[in-house]
Amino acid sequence: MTEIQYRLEQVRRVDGALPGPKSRELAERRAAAVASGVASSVPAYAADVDGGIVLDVDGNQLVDLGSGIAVTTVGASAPAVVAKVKEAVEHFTHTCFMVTPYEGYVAVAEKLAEIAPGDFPKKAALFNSGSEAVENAVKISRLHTGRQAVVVFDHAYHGRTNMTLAMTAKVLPYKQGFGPFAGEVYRVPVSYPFRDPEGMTGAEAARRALLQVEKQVGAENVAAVVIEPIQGEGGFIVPAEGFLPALSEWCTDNGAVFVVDEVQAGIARTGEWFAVDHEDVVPDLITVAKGVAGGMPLSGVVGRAEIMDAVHAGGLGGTYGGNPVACAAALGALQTIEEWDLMARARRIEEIVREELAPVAEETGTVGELRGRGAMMAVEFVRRGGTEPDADAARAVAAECLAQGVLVLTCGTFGNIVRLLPPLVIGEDLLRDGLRVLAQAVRGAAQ
Ligand code: PLZ
Repeated sequence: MTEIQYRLEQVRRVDGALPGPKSRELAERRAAAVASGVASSVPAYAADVDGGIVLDVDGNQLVDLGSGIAVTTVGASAPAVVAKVKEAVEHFTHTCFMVTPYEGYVAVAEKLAEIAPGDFPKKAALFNSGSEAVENAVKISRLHTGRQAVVVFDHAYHGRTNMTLAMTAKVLPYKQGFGPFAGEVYRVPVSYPFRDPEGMTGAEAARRALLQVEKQVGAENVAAVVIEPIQGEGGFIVPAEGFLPALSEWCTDNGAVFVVDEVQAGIARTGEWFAVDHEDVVPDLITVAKGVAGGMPLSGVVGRAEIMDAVHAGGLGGTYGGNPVACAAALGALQTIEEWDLMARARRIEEIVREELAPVAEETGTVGELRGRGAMMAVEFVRRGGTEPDADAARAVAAECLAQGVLVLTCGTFGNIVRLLPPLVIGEDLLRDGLRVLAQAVRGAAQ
């Protein structure tokens, strides 16, 4: 594997209590100036981020097992991203692609079409956020089919705009009080092997969902079935094998667009370009964001050319969509993934996570399941011996990790999951160090 050179020393270090004095000072200014609806999981303020280390303003070095929610896949200051952004920004920061187009946008669209599965003509459109990509996938699907209904799943997360909030499942913190939400969104059960009836296959779970669609929505009304191939905020839920292929087939048979939301799982995170690649599923449309641009805000919809082209000229767009600096960053990030063989690193990260955490799961009995793919792994906490979700355990583990200088995030409909999303450039020693802290925290919480 490529030997990666880091700017920051790749070691964990916490001096005294977190947050330190400078972070506490910033927290005071923040309390007076920043709306309290915007929350942060870590009380320390970032000063510099490189490889697997977040250096805070007080000089603490945290092990980054979050990547800013699955964004900095190539690191938060990858050399190719930095170089391409610098070069781009020296020439122009913006023209608006809808006014004066530029090559970077075209090159990103070409690259997305190249890496997305399917050997048919593909096209892409670029936006700013994951939510915006999902909304546009719905718009495109509606025009292509002339239908309105959008099918989504339990535990889904698709964003915070009005349309995508309707598609997102969890009420708190996302939806509470923000309605009314967009209509024509229908929710059906997903495949959640740990919580489904024992032995339920992917095909059976798909039949359960699709029967509900047929009886409650009507197949002929469905514009799109939208699903995360591994649900992210909902709990890193990996559906049973066969679930995604069955949905895809149903969409083909019923003239609906199969949209896979790869915003969190896509772009090398799971050890393939896309999480659907693990089951050779070929979506009609894929949404991407997060990891695609090395931390710059960029998102896109990529898929079958004839579906993408269903929209009249001028029907898609936005002032900043496919911003030239963000496109330059994307070209740098995608190049880094290939040159540094980061997909192999993602697969190696899964091996290391399983090696370090499987014994502690076994030993404590409070881990219902250790699951995931590549560098998208999670620990689901339950009351010992059963399946009852234990959110307190997840919270306690995350807090203890943080106190020791390891940044982990929680997730899940029941809040009982600790998720691991390290940058793929994290070194093995640092990763193992972080995981051992986590393992110790799991033991502590189990007592
Ligand atoms: N689709 C699958 O994971 C964003 C949300 C964090 P945006 N997930 C992190 C939060 O609390 O806001 C996400 C996702 C999937 C869509 C989105 C939305 O992407 O870039 O946050 O709009």
